[in-house]
Amino acid sequence: MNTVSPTAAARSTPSSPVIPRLDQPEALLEAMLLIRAYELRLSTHSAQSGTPGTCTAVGQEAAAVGVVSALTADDLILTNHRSAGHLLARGADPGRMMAEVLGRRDGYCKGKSGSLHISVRELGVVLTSTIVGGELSLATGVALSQTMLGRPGIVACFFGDGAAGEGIFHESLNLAAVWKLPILYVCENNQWQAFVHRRETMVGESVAAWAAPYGIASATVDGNDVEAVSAAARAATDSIRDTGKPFLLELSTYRLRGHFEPDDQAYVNAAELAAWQARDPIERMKTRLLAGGGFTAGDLDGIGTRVAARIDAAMAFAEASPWPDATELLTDIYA
Ligand SMILES: Cc1ncc(C[n+]2csc(CCOP(=O)(O)OP(=O)(O)O)c2C)c(N)n1
Repeated sequence: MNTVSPTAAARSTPSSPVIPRLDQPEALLEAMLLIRAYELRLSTHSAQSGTPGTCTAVGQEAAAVGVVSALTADDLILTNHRSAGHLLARGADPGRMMAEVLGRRDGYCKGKSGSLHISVRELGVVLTSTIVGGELSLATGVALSQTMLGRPGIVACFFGDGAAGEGIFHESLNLAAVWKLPILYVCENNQWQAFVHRRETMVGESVAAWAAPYGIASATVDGNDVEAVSAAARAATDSIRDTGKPFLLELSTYRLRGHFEPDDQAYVNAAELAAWQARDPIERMKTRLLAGGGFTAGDLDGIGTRVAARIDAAMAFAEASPWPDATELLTDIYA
């Protein structure tokens, strides 16, 4: 007789986080599929439960996976409100992430952070900033501390094109250049700044160009091509490790869903959205693998099935996780 209750089985799902090796095309695709499935499942949950949901980065998976694939275990990550992809690519457990978003005790921050403040110390994910641009200023301090303590890891700082329009972007780049800080600035230029198109707020087309006045090297890459992002991120991290100086990588991509959940995207130009849907990073990678990577449709189905099972287990784990006890309300709040 099976003596394990479904609830207990669901709660035993997560294992210790392991930083995955994202050095094979199959691993890159699987990581992107995991992120996509995770975000869509949470969006559905949000719609069905009537609770406001998180900010997804559907369509931006190649940016997250490509950059994280270039990081080593010593490296640190600071991220923003659209962080799920960065965490999952780094090896965060989807069940514990979902538990966090649902406010449950088994979440990475015991249900106190939700998606907007989540951190995972054991994976080097220092923080998520919901203050747009906050991650830029805090990366300066984290990288300075790495340098002063003689630690080898570089600091990857993810931010949006909207954050790049803030003064703190320029203040941070200036100090990072003066102090020669090992920061990989990753601008995920997804064309949107909440409900405002970047065309309405940006002079020119390039955030990367704003690095030059500070003497910071930069590159712009197709952010919907995971292998191109991975190669560019490896070149950028090599440059930081060789020179000790910061680097700005701009990833041109698109936010296919709304700013947050739910969002009817009534403000989005339909033709522009369709053009970017046709450049979906996951479909592009699948096509590439089928065309020349030695993969069959059956292989890809197998990856999809594996991912779907992980997400089912993750949601079951999160929903089975208990609510935090009221006595914990004021613990772990201040360092
Ligand atoms: C300092 C600050 N201003 C405004 C907001 C509200 N807000 C949240 S996300 C967002 C858009 C940010 O755009 P971008 O940096 O391009 O990131 P994206 O949402 O496109 O990923 C805004 C204005 C905030 N959280 N913090």
